[in-house]
Amino acid sequence: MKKKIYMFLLVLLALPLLVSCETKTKKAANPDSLVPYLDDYWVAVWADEFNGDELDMTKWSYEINDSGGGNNELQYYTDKNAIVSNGTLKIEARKERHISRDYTSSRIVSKYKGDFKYGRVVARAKMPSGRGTWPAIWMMPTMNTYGGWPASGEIDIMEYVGYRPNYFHSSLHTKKYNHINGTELTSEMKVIDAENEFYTFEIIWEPGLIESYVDGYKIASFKYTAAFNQEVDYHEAFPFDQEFFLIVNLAIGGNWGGAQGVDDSIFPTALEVDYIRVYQKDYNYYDKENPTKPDFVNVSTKLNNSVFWRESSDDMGVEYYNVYVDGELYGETNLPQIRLKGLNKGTKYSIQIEAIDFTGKRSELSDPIEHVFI
Ligand SMILES: [Ca+2]
Ligand SMILES: [Ca+2]
Repeated sequence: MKKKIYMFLLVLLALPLLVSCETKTKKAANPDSLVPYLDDYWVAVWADEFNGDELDMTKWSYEINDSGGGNNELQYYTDKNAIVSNGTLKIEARKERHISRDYTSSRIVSKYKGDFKYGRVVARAKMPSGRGTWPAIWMMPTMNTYGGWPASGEIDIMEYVGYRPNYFHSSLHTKKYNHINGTELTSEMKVIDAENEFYTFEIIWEPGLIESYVDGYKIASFKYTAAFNQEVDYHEAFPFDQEFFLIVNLAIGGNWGGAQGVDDSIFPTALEVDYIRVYQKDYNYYDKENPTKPDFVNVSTKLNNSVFWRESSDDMGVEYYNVYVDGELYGETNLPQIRLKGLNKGTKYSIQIEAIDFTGKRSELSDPIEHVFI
């Protein structure tokens, strides 16, 4: 009997809760960020302001090795060269023998502690000085969903080489676009005093688009356009639809940083980082509209059974597309291209596309196109 009364009470208590859920509330920001919101709808989900007196190991791990990024660098990465004090992180490169190398430095990663898919990353930093330094704030894929480097992508938010002072670089590397075949997507900006002043580095990363900023100036807009990449599956051109983690490091020497040698008189020298903040959109609170109907649906002439279309637009962004074959759901894809597999050769199929936003709102189905499976 008692049990029944309690059950009844629980039902009564639950009712107002269910009703109140109808009123949407803004997503709470991660309290670690000193700036909780950007443009209202970007909400801090992760941040390190580098307060305190040691590296926060709930957010970062050290990569300890003498191989670094595999670019013939000269440093030994230790867990001793990252110092947190007076509100900043200092990654200090030193001229000192350590096991197999003549220089030490540090490389920290947020892998498995801060992994993100889409969002806005803002970092503020001051560069080290001198020929041979090669600091970077960048991102790598948590899982190599599309294969080893560069197939699963690399996002260089900021790179800098000491022999060419005051030039900041931002780049993407993918299977189709990378520095090995000379096609990496890259942009640079010259500033006044990178080694004595702090600058902010930022990317805005959305499905099919990564924009890069220095001190609020857009220096690059890397956009996936299916029509221009018809010969490959979308992820070969733009694999940035998976989780990535942050990396902060100061390399010494290497293929790029050491292209003009290393000046041994510059040590110690440090990359100093004031903060790194990661934001994501508050979709549930701000999204109001359905995505537009996908149009310009086409079959590629350069890749068998590849269908692509013009991306839909949406007030807060399209998360993915559903693909229908003869009216049945065939599969989904994050960017506006899909390669059909496993259908019957020589058979004509009707294909339609539907866009879905991050809150599950759907577009109208595209007008059907016909394709004879090859
Ligand atoms: Ca700080
Ligand atoms: Ca929407």
